[in-house]
Amino acid sequence: MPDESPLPLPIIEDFEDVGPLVGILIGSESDREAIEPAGVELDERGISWELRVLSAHRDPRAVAEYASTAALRGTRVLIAGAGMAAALPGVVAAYTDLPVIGVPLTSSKSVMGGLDALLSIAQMPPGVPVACVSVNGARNAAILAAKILAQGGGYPGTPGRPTAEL
Ligand code: RP5
Repeated sequence: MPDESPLPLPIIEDFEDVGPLVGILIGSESDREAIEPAGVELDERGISWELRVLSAHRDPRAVAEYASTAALRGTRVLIAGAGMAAALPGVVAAYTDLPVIGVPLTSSKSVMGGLDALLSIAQMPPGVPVACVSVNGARNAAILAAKILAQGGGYPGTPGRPTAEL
């Protein structure tokens, strides 16, 4: 039996910054205004978050990298908002075991006010779940993220719950 030493963990050492509890992704700069209520809600609850603009269609490698490393940075929930053929939440879910909350967004090019994005996010195939809130339901996505974080230890600032150590 060869002497196999444990694998090093260079990936973790590569991350200089600890991630926030919630990562918010949007598919385009044009989605920024629609997703803003999520950040407002998380701020009011004292939950750390970050926003990245990454398109599943235009920049799939960056989406894969972000999603596949989010848990290593300490992030616990991902919110992904996109419009039109809204692949972003599903692609993110394909690259992580973290819970993913999809937010269908309307855009100037939407079909039926965002029905295209709603179906794209809600109709995930079996085995790759994405939670789907209402069209433009960014605030609800944040509230759902807070409820998820409140399970199994809570998050910093939650009354009656221990402070989570990252
Ligand atoms: C989606 O296409 C984005 O999420 C956005 O809602 C929509 C339109 O994007 P832009 O053409 O405005 O960048 O990928």
